[in-house]
Amino acid sequence: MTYAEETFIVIRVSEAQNMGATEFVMDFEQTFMSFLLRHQERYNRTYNFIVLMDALMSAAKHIQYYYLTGALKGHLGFTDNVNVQGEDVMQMDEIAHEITIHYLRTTERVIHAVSEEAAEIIPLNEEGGRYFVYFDPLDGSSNVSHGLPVGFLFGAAKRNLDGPEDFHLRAGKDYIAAGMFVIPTGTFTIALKDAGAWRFHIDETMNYVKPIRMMLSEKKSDWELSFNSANRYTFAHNIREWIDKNEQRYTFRYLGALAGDFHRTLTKGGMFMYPAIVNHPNPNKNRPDGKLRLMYEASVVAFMAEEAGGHAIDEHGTSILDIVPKGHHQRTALYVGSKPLTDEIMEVLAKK
Ligand code: FDP
Repeated sequence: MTYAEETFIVIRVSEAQNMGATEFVMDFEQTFMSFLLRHQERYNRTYNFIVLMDALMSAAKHIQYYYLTGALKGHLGFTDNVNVQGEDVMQMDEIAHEITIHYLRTTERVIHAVSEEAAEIIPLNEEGGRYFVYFDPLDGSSNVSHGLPVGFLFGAAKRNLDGPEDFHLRAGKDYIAAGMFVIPTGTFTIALKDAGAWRFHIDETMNYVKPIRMMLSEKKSDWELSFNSANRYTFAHNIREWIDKNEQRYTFRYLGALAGDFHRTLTKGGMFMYPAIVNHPNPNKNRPDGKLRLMYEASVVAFMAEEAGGHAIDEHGTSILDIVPKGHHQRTALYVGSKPLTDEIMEVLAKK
């Protein structure tokens, strides 16, 4: 039994039978916070990480609220700003960023944060903080104006507690946790270092509840492939060949928001990929280093995939979790999902 199952609670309340009352069945599922407390207790950990997660939960709930009401209140559009990636900033990007920074600051436990929406690191508590947090507060911008699923992705690493901190950029293998909220669907998945990947669903009181351990399915008939198919002619020749030869074996799904697409990969098995763009008819549009951001996109899903028995690699076949970033907003190609598939891609890439 795991600590998740041990604290699962079911309460049945029945009204007086002689009054002919209906029996009420009330199922109280274990909340994420109770799950986390048990986790920290089991591994003799401090409560600092709970404070951090409480802040991220509060941020996610507020982002969820603003997103749900966004179409009605008119804040699903664009601002006049352009972000560090050269992309037009949406109103929701700014709202989600500000909410998250507010909550991270109040914890007093975050040294500094890296956000997709800020060119520079954001110092929060450089003296007394304990964690580094890397996040994309609203990933999947093409879905925003439609109110369709987007993601709030985060990874967290701990400062060096045994000696002086050198503030180096952390590789994914040094994260202690990584997770994603799929907004506004009310699902939250988190992977805790060496303790698995877990999925929670939001309940009627806005609590994330009912931990479900995620393991990538070994049943190949379930597997799905997810990538932007319109880009296939821009991929490396070998990758395109692999797709042409193999895609019919799998169901194809693509939402265009990493959190939503990876959510499916984690549930069904298979592979999400965003390969390097190297054969674009307009060479200026090539992206030999890939599109996705290493620290708050690729490493986050890679960390979850590995905790669920999967793997993730870049265009050189290097494990995503081994890449030490040279910059906060570094990009990478990404192949993530069931290990037999990423192994197959690794062989294809080796022949390039
Ligand atoms: P978006 O550009 O819409 O913000 O890195 C961001 C991301 O979305 C991912 O969430 C998504 O997986 C990918 O880019 C979608 O890119 P394409 O539009 O090129 O398919």
